[in-house]
Amino acid sequence: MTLRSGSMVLALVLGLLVAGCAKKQAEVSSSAPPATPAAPAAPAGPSQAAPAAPATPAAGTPAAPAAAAAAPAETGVADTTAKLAAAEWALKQDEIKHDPDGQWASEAAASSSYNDAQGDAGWSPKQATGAPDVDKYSDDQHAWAPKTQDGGIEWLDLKYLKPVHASEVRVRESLGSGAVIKVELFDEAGAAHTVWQGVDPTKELNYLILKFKSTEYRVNRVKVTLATNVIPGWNEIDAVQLVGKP
Ligand SMILES: [Ca+2]
Repeated sequence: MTLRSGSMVLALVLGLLVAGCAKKQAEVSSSAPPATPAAPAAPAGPSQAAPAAPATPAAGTPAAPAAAAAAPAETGVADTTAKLAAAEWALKQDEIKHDPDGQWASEAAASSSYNDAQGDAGWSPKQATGAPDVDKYSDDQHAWAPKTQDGGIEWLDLKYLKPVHASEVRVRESLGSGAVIKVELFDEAGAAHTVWQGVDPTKELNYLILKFKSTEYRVNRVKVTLATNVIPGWNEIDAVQLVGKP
């Protein structure tokens, strides 16, 4: 082998190596998005949870960022996946918080409250009014909690300033998620309409999102019923958004 052919072989080998690296990088960046599905909580399509009910339950937003870390062993991919999930989570939170058709409750009453909390006290029904203010899946006094952990049926009754033809309800669960069993809308005459009844798929800090055909009546009151014994431990609700047009 001559010196020249030797260096040509070397150049060829180097070329192949470089091409190999480039390929590998492309796989990392392009394979990252497909890995994300592990993170966003199933945008549960038509859920089988409540066949008879008109509403479609969904654990609405991408799962909290922490869930993304369960990704592949390669640190780079895991980092990227976690970042994508975190960004997606942040975008979804922002979108919901600023939804022009959404409104947060202005008043609330409940079947009971932790420590019999009233008024502005921690865990009182009022803690479920206004925009979300619990940022971590945890026991937090900025959410409503019933008096006992696993007592069974409890409810949260919320009022909204602007009556709307409702098309969606978003229940932000911040602890013991998954215990909601029913959501009712009240028309302006005060009659209740069950818009969803079933198994709540919500996990961690997330929204139970119920979408349905826009109501013919206008709604300014929503009642959320829980079976707290379904999910052992405390169940807390941070906020409830009513979505619809006047
Ligand atoms: Ca709250």
